[in-house]
Amino acid sequence: MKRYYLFAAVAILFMQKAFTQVARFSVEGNLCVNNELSFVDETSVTVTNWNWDFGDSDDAGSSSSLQNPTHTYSDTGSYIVKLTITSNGSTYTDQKTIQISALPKASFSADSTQIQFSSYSRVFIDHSESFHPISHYIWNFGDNSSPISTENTSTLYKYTENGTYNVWLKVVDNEGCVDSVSKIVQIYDRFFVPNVFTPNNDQINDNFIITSNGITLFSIEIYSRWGNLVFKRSGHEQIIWDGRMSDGSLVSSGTYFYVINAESGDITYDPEKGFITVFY
Ligand SMILES: [Ca+2]
Repeated sequence: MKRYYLFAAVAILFMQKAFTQVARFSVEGNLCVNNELSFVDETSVTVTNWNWDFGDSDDAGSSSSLQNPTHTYSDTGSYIVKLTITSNGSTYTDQKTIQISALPKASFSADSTQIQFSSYSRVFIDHSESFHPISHYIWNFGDNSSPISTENTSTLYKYTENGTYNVWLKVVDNEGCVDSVSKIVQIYDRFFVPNVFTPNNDQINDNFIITSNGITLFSIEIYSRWGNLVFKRSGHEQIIWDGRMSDGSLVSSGTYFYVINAESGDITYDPEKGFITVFY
């Protein structure tokens, strides 16, 4: 009986030795283009010589004799990485196939859809492209607030004051591959639009005055309740309407509808709309 156990133990030891792989390595880092990967030798025996073949033989630096080299792949694709070690005069190899994927391409827009353009809020919408699904988005809104990490493809952000902000989006795909992009976002001051005026020439509230903080070119159109255009003007900082139509006559009392359009160059806004009441 004892002899049987001894035999079994020796057999297990023999099998372990026969099936134990001598050369071993692991790859650390995100498997994407232009990303430096670390190749870590995990061989347990004493090694006198390491020879790495990174499998992209067209590129310089596709081999290394370091124990733990780094390597960067410049193209997507499947690569066979081979480590050959020399130990006590024998050579051993380990190899792995690694898949190098493309980096995501970060892109976004800052929209004011469904937000009036004089609002300090913007909806930031991701337009990134990626080979792997994007796992999260990191937004830096450029106003010294802490970056926000989210899994949502759109994010509403409200600034506390007008200004020019350099907004950064960093996208991380589920392979850990990263890309980022920045964009200038202009936040304009609020418009001041009164909701009533009295153009009866009594020097009190005789004009409809729309003001901005002066950095926005804008235009206004004012319509009667029947949809007739009664006033139209473009301005900078301020537009004043004295209640007169193009023929010089005063409009009748009642409610009018206005549409303000910002003319701010590269950013498109939804019009700001509202009502103004005229009485005498
Ligand atoms: Ca008045």
